[in-house]
Amino acid sequence: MYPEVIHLIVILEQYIITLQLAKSARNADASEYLHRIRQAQYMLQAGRLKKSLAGGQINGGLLEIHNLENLVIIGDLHGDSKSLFRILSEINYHQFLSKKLNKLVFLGDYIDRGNDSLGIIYSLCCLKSAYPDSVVVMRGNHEAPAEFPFWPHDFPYEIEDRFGARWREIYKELLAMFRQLTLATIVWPKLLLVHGGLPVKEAAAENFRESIAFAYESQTRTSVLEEILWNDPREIDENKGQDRSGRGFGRYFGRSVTRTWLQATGTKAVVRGHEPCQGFRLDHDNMIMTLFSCKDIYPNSAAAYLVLNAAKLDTIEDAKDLSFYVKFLA
Ligand SMILES: [Mn+2]
Repeated sequence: MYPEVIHLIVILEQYIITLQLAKSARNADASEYLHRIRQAQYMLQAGRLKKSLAGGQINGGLLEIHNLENLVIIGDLHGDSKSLFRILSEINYHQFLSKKLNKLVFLGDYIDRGNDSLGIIYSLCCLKSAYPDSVVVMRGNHEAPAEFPFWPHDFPYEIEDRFGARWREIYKELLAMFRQLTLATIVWPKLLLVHGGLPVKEAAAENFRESIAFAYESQTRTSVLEEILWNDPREIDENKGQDRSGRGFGRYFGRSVTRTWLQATGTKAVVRGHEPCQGFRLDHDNMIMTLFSCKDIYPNSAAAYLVLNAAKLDTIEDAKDLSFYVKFLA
């Protein structure tokens, strides 16, 4: 057969596999949905107990990846399942995730705002259960509504609309699952990944392993948990270093904080989500990249995700170098 034909068949096959996932997400009843959540909880728990996944170590909320072949990073999705399914199809997700040293990292904020948060959560649960070594699901501030209540949080209404009286049961299981999600991922020796931003206290950076693991274990409103989920990078006077956030939770952090974290963790660039932008944005002298992956609900934003392999990762010296590997959604 001609190579072009084979290539077309692979694309078609991938498209069909993704369509099937989208269809199961749409058709799941309450029992099926709960089953998927519990499966994902089990896998997250298993990883935590084993303290590892292929090529990496898990310590509470911190995942450290030492060995990797290919890396895809997806930013905020906010209920835009169309963008998620498009990305999954583009990366040939079934093939991609079948290799344990390939990593697909989600930066958090799966729910609220868009109209299919349930479809995204269902798909993430399926992916984490089927490919526990290659899927990394991080926690966003929208996945911590009990710890840090915010508005608008329309996800419970979406669950009630679809599942009626069983919404409470499902929401409760999801809140439990959200508490098991990763808070920070280090891709040695280059990238530091969080949802929102970097905690401003120097001690938190210097003892980053303990501070992130503790933030995960305590499950209370520790400043480290709040700041990882809610902080934003801003241009702030070097002497001041940080400022009050307009969000009500978290802080604004300046470039000195970013520099401290990169030095403490021995990495070159921070990748985070949390703010709409034109697919990506660079801050703090190219030390930080913000990545945004949803399209539907922010008509003025572009959506993008990151794709790179180990050889390309080797060449990364700052977040600007990463911008060559940003893929925009058409
Ligand atoms: Mn966010």
